[in-house]
Amino acid sequence: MATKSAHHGDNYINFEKGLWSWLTTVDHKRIGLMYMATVMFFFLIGGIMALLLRLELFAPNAAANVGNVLKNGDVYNQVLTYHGAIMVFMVIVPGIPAILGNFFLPLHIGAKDVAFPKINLASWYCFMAGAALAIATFFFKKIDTGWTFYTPYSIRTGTATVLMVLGAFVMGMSSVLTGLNFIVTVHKLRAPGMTMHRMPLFVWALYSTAILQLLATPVLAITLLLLAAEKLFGVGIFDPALGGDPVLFQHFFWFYSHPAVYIMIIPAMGVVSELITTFSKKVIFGYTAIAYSSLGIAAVSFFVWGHHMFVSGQSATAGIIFSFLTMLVGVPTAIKMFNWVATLYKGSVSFDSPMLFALGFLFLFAIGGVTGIMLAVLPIDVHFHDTYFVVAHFHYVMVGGTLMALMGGFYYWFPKMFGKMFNESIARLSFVFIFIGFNVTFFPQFILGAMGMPRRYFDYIPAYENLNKISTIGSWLILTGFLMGLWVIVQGLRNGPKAPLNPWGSKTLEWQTASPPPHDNFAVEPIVTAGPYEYR
Ligand code: HEM
Ligand SMILES: [Cu+2]
Repeated sequence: MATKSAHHGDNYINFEKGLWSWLTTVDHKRIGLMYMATVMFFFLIGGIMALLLRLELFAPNAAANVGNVLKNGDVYNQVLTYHGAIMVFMVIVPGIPAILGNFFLPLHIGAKDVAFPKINLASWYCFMAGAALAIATFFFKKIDTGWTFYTPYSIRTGTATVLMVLGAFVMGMSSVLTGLNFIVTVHKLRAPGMTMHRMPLFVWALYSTAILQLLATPVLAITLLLLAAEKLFGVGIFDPALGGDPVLFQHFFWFYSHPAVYIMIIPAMGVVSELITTFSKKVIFGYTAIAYSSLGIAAVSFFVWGHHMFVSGQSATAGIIFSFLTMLVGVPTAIKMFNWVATLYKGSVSFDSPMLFALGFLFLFAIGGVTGIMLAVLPIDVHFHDTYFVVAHFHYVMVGGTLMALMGGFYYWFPKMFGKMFNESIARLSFVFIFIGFNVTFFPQFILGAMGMPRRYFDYIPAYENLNKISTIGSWLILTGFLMGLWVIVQGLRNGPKAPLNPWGSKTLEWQTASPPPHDNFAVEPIVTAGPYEYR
């Protein structure tokens, strides 16, 4: 690294100048920001696609539809596939760990950087390379399999599945490397006095997530390689015509993708723990329970994948066992919920914009979680599977949960990351629009699902029209909210007043150093003598 120049600035942003210094940086903070820029870009693309899908569904009788922007079912299937794949693999999975985790994990534990800074940079390049492969398919034969790449269709369709799954494979590498880095960092680089039980809960959450990333992602990688091998060489693993078993693909896929949903939510839970304790001005209730329930969720999540396959023809015994095991996930989740609410109880709660997102998370994630438990009930899922009920469920957890926490965490740490404050009123307004818009968009989808509207179709019968109209209008409210959020960021970066060291009165270590932090994080290595949330 070019550390010899005498013109180093005093913080990580002006430490070195020029694009090249960013592209070759091994500073975890800069890498976090590079993820931020790319994830925001993919969110924009995935979001535009979502708006198009909703526009198409504005009215039935697609051909005569005022919103018939996608013209026919084929285009709809393609846009749906890219929307899902981009949002899952390029936004929600990397989101919190790669942006906020990279930036704050070392700061949280009083370290100078992650354990393997060069591998950290390499994982950003992996992410970019994988994303480039996946996006490249858009210019060849656009894929239309849905984000789950179910066989045998994904093998037989003439589209660029191989390129796409290679992209997902390479992005998976990035996720594995980040997980590895975080685990070693937590074990090896804690500052003096920073015992495991003094780590902020965000770090515990990242740690649990890292274990999942490390153990589950390789299964996806192998599955995708098998799929590519099947398609290229006709091996006969998944394709029944060649003697393979298409349901085997579903087992493999969900063995990764169920843990993956916890890769998406556990970091969000970590952010929410930080926000709730800070804005209640109270030591978090049940620190140990929250910390270990993250590990508990991670462990249970490996044994529930069959709940995605209740109607795949798996045996009734398997169905009953998976139904029962899935409900167990509710236990550690409820433990967290209980502790967050208990922290709020008699706290001096302030409703700053980050806290609004945290409270939004509690509300929306509760709905997402409870509807998950409903879907886990075998006889209910036979009816709800592949309806809009499922679509509503997972948007409540992924958007209502993960994205809310990402936004809240982002506003919370913005002053630390950039050394500037943002416009609080507009930030709150952005929350209001996102929160209301979200419910207007997705709550009707529960009802639509219960009425039997199947997912993944570009048209529907007139009986579903009104609720679909409401849903589409909701998507415009969400758009408005995110545009406001974008304005808050841009305006804050350009004209925001200088941020104080610790604007929210937080207790964790990152707030003890300068805003923005210096290149090496701390002027002197911190010595830790107490737990992370010592409020009196
Ligand atoms: C208490 C926790 C949860 C339970 C019990 C639960 C349960 C379920 C069940 C049973 C299904 C299958 C429904 C079907 O296809 O018929 C499902 C689907 C899904 N869940 Fe959850 N879930 C929970 C939390 C989450 C979280 C935290 C996320 C993500 C952040 C998530 C994301 C998804 C996704 C993406 C699907 C649909 C996959 C697809 O078919 O495309 N879930 N969930
Ligand atoms: Cu699942």
